[in-house]
Amino acid sequence: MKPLRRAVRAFPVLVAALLVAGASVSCSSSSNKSSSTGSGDLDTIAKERGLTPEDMKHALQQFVPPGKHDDYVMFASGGHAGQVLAIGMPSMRILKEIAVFTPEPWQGFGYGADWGDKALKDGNPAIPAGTDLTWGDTHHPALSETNGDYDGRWLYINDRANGRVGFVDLKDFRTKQIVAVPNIQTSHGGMFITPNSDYVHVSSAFPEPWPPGSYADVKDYKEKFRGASAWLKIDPATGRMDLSQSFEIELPPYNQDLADAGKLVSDGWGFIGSFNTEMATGGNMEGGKSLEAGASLNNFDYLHAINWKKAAEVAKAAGKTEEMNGIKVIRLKTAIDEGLIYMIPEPKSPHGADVDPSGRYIVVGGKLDPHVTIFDFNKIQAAIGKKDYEGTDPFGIPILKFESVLAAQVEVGAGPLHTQFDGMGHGYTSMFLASAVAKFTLGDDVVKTGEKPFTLVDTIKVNYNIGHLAITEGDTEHPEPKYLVALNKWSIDRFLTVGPLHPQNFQLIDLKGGNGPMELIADMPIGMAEPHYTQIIKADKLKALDVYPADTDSITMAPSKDAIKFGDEKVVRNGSEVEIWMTAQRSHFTPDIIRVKQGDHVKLHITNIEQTKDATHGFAIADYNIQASLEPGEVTNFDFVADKPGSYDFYCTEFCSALHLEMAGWLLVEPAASAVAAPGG
Ligand code: K7E
Ligand code: CUA
Repeated sequence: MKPLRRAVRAFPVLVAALLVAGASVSCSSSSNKSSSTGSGDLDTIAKERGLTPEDMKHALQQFVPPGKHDDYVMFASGGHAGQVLAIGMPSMRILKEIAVFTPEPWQGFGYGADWGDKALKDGNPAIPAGTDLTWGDTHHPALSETNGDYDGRWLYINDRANGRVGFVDLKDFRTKQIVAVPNIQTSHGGMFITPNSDYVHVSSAFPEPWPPGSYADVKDYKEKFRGASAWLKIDPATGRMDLSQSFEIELPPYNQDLADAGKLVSDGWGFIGSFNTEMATGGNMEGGKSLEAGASLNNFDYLHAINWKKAAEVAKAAGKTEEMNGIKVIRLKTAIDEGLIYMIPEPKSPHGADVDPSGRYIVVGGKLDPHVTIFDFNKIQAAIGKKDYEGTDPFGIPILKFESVLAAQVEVGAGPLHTQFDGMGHGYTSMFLASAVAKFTLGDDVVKTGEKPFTLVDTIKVNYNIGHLAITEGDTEHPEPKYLVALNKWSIDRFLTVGPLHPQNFQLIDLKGGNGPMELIADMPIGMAEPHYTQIIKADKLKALDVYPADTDSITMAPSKDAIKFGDEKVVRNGSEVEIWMTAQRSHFTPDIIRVKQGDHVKLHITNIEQTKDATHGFAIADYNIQASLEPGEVTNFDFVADKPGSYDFYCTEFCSALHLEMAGWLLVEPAASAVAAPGG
């Protein structure tokens, strides 16, 4: 991927040269032929590089000079690479790949250091037992919020493949916790956070047999399979999810899909789209239809409206829940009786379900319908109040009447999926089939530009086949009408060919403050799996550490009991257990020889005693699959059995100083008496 990234970066470098030349970027080709300075130089450069004035303008819109910082940070899921990318905007420079579900050696995540190993191990599901997962499919990031706005503290992301949720502490951009959500085998788009970070929500993608972990044939789908909506309580001090304070609501065996939290007027509610209310199960070689066909028969599926504030009360009440696999579950009948769940018909294979910044409108994209369907929360409330139902679904859940809760439908184009908002009263919908983004107005109570309500106002082509889209501060009560990123599934011809597996393409679109037409200004190849969704936060809201305070244990973010000062390093042997307190600083480890016997249990604590920013060391042991990143101020713990006899080099994996190559040592594992072998024998 390096040549590609370089090609993308070369462009801004050109513009830097333009700015240094002090020229305006009017760049008309007829002007200034006589002068060797000013716009003449720009013309020459543009000509040599084949750039149009439009290209040069776009470069300026995106350019962040060397040494200057970006205005926003985009957190993009890394798809089935299992990671999250932090990307500066508008430059689109990758700042960090954050390891979440997949071991990642640069950060030392999952290669022997305790913090990552613990998160990965604790994240293994209890059912089925014995699962040891080493990958995930990150889909939908959710940034923590205070009063409906991103607060820059924490990030949560779901694992599509294995129904888990990862927690990233934005103090150090490390994954601190992975929760295998009980009773949820797979999760898709049901990820959101409530406006004050009370709960992070995730729902199941495909239902599984209940009780979870049991076997059932899909022939018994309707009777035996169930979905779940999980409300994972967030500890307000640490950001960690606490299953003991969490609850789930049993759902019918539909495919629960994208979801969003209510806000302001709809605060306390959550909305989950669904498809396959047909309850098709595939079986195309058993005389049935494939799922694709079977799940697309109905004209309407159901948007689930869930009163989570009330559900949280019900979950606390005695006798209203069942404990299932370590979490309280509100069974579906109780949820219906208590008025926690309602269904709203949503047309034609719905996908996105997005709540606008005012909380009043819920916008649904129907993959097989050229309209976005916009529901009005006020009407939903009124209909529930009057019990104005068209009936119930096969499980007894009341269904509201489509017409009585509809605000409007706006025809946008082919294949509408997801919608974001600019805070000026516009929605922006991605259209997979049309490869375009449509901009339309919401109700006149929120339109700030004097435009006609519920009207398509602009469309822009993207390249190609957009899935999600994200606007700066997009999922908050106060989106900023600055940039929109189109997350395109296909790139086809946009980049140099790197083999048949093509990168995905992020495209940066200038929103012009919500006024005027959208303008495409840059492409960015994503050379790592498929980023499904992103959230974009103002950079100054992030308050990450640039160095750990001395002796920090990154799991607790408190001083480590295993920290050691320079000069106090020690090795303590207790039977077959050897405990070592080591320091790291430029350019040596102390001690630099570790002597153990084959089979010894080794506990190693390394304190990086530096307090200089960026003075990171690494620690790797040959043939032991151990690699850690030792950040300045950090104490890193290892726990392993020296089961392989021999003399092993360990070394610092970060180029930390002029004598970095000398920052090394030996792990001497003396063979057990019975295991001494001749060389090569
Ligand atoms: Cu629409 Cu997985 Cu969010 Cu992709 S999902 S598009
Ligand atoms: Cu320490 Cu290289």
